[in-house]
Amino acid sequence: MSDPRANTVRVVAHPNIALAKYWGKKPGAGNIPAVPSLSVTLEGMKTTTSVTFDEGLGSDHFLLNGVETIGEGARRLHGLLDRVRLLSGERRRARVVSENDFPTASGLASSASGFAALALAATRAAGVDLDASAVASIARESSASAARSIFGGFAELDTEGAARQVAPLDQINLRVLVCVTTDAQKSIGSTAGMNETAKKSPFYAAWCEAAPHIYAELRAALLEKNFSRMGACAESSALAMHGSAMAAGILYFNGATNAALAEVRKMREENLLAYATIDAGPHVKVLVQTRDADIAAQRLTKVPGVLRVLTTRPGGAARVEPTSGGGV
Ligand code: 2P0
Repeated sequence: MSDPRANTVRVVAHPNIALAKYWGKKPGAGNIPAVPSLSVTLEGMKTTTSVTFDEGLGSDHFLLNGVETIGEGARRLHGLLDRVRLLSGERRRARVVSENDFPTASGLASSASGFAALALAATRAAGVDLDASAVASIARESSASAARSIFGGFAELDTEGAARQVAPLDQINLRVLVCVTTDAQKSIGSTAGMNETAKKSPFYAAWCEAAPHIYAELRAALLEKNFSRMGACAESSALAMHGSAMAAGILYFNGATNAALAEVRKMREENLLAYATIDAGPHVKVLVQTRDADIAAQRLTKVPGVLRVLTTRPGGAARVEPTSGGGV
């Protein structure tokens, strides 16, 4: 029987790309990062998630990109809903329907937009109207990078687990060219990859030592609108993160990743300011200024192994769709 009190809340959230990377967790509970990170939320890719708490359901149901998700894949989703039930007093089970308009779990930050959307939709559907930092904290416990996707523009996540906006989306002239190098799912997830790095990499301590300095310089460059300094810091952060991971045997690069990185170097040699960043997958995200976006995208499209290039720009916060109410 359908539940007359059932109320669906629908949320749109965007992925974010870390410019200063999060890689590694503090020991203990709460999924607290070992290093501070700073990201840009991206328009042009999105997750749309609806949550309905319904008396008629015997368990939570998850339909992700049209596929019923069960078992281990659903464990983190249940965990988030359980935390929302605990804080709201909501007792009903939920139906969750979520769609990405970009490849899932391939290093394109689908967990960031996915858990940001779920945290906002679930809290609102359970009738609790938390502020953005409280919603971010709920998202962080499931996936740390998701805390940053609650905010629009440039956001940071600190080593206490708190996330906040650092600057609005028009802070700096920026386009992010997402070079997609495979449509396959990644072989090793971020959580496993960073835990292996912490356990086995001789360079993990060096990463944890360097990351806060790179983050601080990048943050200063962003606030003073210095594109080349910000880009150089972003590339350093990605290479230091991957260097520490590689030394533990965690390799996310493929041939096209290296070829795209080489093309970015070549552009810089020719005075086209382009900087690369890479997440826990083989795609390369290239930071350029608006005036260079078309020419850089054309060049990257021709790199062997690059399947396509998406041009994205800084985007807005996670938001409840207008049919259901206002934003965060
Ligand atoms: C980041 N990544 O800062 C870094 C850079 C990937 C590379 O945050 O274990 O899915 O769920 O907290 O948030 C991806 O890791 O990891 C990520 P968990 P998450 O964006």
